[in-house]
Amino acid sequence: MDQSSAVRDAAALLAGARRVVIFTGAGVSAESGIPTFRDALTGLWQRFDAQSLATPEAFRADPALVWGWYEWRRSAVGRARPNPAHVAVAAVEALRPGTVVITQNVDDLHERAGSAAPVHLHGSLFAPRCFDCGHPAPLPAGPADEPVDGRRLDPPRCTACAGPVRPGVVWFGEALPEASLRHAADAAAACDLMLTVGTSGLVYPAAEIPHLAVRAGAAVVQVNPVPTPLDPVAEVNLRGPAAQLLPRLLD
Ligand code: BV8
Ligand code: ZN
Repeated sequence: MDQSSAVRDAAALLAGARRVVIFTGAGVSAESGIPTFRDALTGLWQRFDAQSLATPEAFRADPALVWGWYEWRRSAVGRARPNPAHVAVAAVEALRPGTVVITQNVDDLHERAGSAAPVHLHGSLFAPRCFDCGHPAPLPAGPADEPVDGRRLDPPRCTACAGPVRPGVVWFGEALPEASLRHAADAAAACDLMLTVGTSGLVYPAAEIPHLAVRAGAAVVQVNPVPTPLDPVAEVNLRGPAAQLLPRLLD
């Protein structure tokens, strides 16, 4: 569906903005072939619900099942490339110094597209640590061992206490990193334009971030192929894939 007038409106908002925040969800990595959170449940894990697998309880109950899932996802990220949406985000940062990128994603595609320091509200696949004592752990050597159609992988052991190593992501029921959440909230409250890209806006407290921007009087531009709870607060809704629509804001 042609979005030309909506794209023109969004491009004009971007051209006139002084303080830009870009808030992304799994949809920004979809065209890099990274399954969104729910789509990542295939093979061994398809019988699980993401919200039950992405928890400390699931890891405690079966560390190898959960570690295997994250290593499979990390191997998918390693094989993926940033797509034009990630590149457009980095281009906005270059054009608008002071732009803050906030992501719910645990992949490193924003960084690989040139984003300087995205705020990872839900942690990262690339910062494993000890489940028991929190001691940082090295990433397993070489590309993640891609369990073929998914299988259990015993997690490495912590060198400090021999506890099991966990992925450095925020699980359901876990608090978000305080400094990241505060940085994101402060940036949202101070911006005059927020681009929200590829998020279903369902997971809290991250989902609060665009609403903070609206309450601070910022304009919101949303990019998503389908309607989300953010539709009513977005000044412009670009209904389509980010890899196609985001670069057009910079034409
Ligand atoms: C906490 C890391 C408290 C792990 C993730 C009842 C009501 C309200 C809240 C709750 C509740 N019950 C429980 C809660 C709290 C819970 C929550 O919000 N649950 C929801 C489901 C109701 N939240 C938590 O537990 C949080 N912690 O509250 O702690 C606390 C406080 C103090 C002390 C102790 C405890 C922690 C939440 C973080 C969970 N971790 N990720 C991992 O990745 O494995 S969340 C994970 O799911 C993702 O990061 C993402 O944020 C979220 C959704 O995933 P997806 O659906 O894949 O992605 P997204 O939502 O972004 O949707 C994809 C979108 O892209 C879609 O809209 C699609 O249309 C669009 N799209 C597709 N293709 C494209 C596209 N867009 C553009 N272009 C395309 N090509
Ligand atoms: Zn330890």
